Amino acid sequence: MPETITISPITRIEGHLAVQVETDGKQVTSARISGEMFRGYEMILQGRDPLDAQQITQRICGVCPVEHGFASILAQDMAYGVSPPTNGLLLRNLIQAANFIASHITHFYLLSALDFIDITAVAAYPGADASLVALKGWVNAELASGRVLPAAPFLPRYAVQYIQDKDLNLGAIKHYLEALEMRQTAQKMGSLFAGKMPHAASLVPGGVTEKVTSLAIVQYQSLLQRLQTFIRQAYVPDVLAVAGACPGYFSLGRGCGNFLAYGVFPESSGGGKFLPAGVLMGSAPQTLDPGAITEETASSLFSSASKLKPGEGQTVPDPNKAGAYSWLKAPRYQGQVVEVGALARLLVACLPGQNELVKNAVAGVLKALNREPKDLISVMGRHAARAVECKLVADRCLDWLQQLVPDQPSFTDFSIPETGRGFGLTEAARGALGHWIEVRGGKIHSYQCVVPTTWNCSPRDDRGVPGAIEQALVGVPVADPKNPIEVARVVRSFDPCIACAVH
Ligand code: NFE
Ligand code: MG
Repeated sequence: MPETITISPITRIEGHLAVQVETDGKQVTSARISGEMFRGYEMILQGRDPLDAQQITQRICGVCPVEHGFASILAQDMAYGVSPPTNGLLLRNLIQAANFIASHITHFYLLSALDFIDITAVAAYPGADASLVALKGWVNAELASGRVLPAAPFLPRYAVQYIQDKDLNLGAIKHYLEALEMRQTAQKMGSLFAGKMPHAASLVPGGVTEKVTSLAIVQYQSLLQRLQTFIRQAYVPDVLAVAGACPGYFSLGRGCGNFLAYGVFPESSGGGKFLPAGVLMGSAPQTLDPGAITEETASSLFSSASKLKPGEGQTVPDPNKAGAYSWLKAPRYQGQVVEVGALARLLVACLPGQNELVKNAVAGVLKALNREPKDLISVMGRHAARAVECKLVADRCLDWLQQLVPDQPSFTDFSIPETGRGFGLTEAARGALGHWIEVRGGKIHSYQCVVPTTWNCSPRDDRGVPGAIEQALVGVPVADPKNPIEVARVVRSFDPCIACAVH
C-alpha cells in the first residue's frame, strides 16, 4: 500500500533536515528533503569590512568553519590580486587537512557507525578495558531505565538488524570512544597554525599570519603520527569490515551519477592540486568551468531570481512562497544535478592523467572488498571514499610539513581596492565549496556562498528535477515503515550539514 514516511528531524547529522518519502509499500518512489531554517549570512555580510568575511563566514558551521574561512580568503586573494608565499600555501593545506581528518573520523564513528554497529553488544562485554567497562555500565542502566529513545541518543532508535559479529561491534565501539580523542587531536594539530580551533584566527588574504617555527613543525608531526596510526589501525579497517558485513549497501543510494569537484590542496610546485578539480557527467569527464554554476529557486523559500550565477546572486527570503519547500537553493552545473563530496573528489582524481597515488589507493580498497569501481557509487562507497581520502591526506601532510621553511614569511601584504570581485573555490570535507565576493567603496557589496550540502540536499529545480539525495533515495527498500533505517542510512552516507547548506 502506498505510504508517506516522514523523518523530521533526521538525527546524527548537522542542522535541521526533514525527510519525506513516498513508498509503494516496498520501496521509495519519490523523496522530498527540506532544510528547515533560515540564517542569512549572505545578508549579514553586506556593507561590512571585507576582512570580516573570513571570520564571520567561519561561524556558518562548527564542523567545517576553516573551509568557509578558506573559501573567503581565496575569493579575497582573487579580488585583491594577492597570492601567498610557499609557507602560506603549505600552512593553509595543513590547517585544512587537519579539518578533513577531524571531520571524516567524526562522521564515520559519531554520526554513521551506529546505523550498522550494535551498541548493545557492549552490554555483555566480558573484558576489563576501562572505557568499555564504564560504557557497559551506562548502556545497561539506560536499557533498564525504559526511557523513550532517542532521549538517550547513543542507543538504537530503530528496531533493525545490526551487525551480528561481536568482535567487530566491540572493536568499533572502542574506536567510537577513541574517535572523540582523535577529533580533539586533529583540532589541536590544526590550531598549531590556525591560532585556535574550531574558528581559525590566522586566515587572511595573502596567506596565514601564524609563523612557521621548527617547534610547531615537530608538534604537528607528533600529533599527525597519532592520527595516522588511528586511521591505519582503526578507521580504514573498521570501514572495510562494516562494508564487508553490509554488502547490500553497495547497491543502495546510487543517486544522480554526476560528480563535481573544485579541487583542494594546491601543491607548492607545478600549480596542480593534490586532489584535482573536475566534473564527471555520467562517465564523461569535463574540465571545471566555474561559469557553468547557477542556482535555481523554484522550490526554494526565496524570491531571488532563478538561474543566476553566484557572482550575480541574490538572497531574498520569502518564507510563504507558494510551491517552495526548502531553505536551500538548488545549485546546478550546466543546469544538471551533481553530487559533491569525498567520493566525487576521488572519482575525479582517478581520471586518466590525474593522481596515480589516489588511483592506486582506490584500486587497493576495491580489491580488499572484492568490488567493482561502479560499486563505489553507493552508501558504502561514500563511507569507503572518506576513509581512503583521510589516509591519503594525512600521509600527504608529512610532505607539506617537510617543505615548510622555518622563519620565512607565510604572508604577502596587500591592500583592499575600492572595487573588486573574486571567487574562492575549494573543498570542504563534505564537498565543493565556493564563496563569491564583490567589493564596492572598500566594503562588501555582495557576498554569496554555494555550499557542499546545498548541492547534495538541494530541492527540486525549476524543471522539477529532484536534488542529489532526493534522487539517491528513490528505489531504496523500506522493510518497516515505522523503522525507516534504510532511508536514514542513505541520507547519512552524504554526511549532510544543514547549518552550512542554508547559511
Ligand atoms: Ni557544516 Fe560544510 C563541510 C561546508 S557542508 S559542514 O564540509 O562548506 O555543506
Ligand atoms: Mg548561498
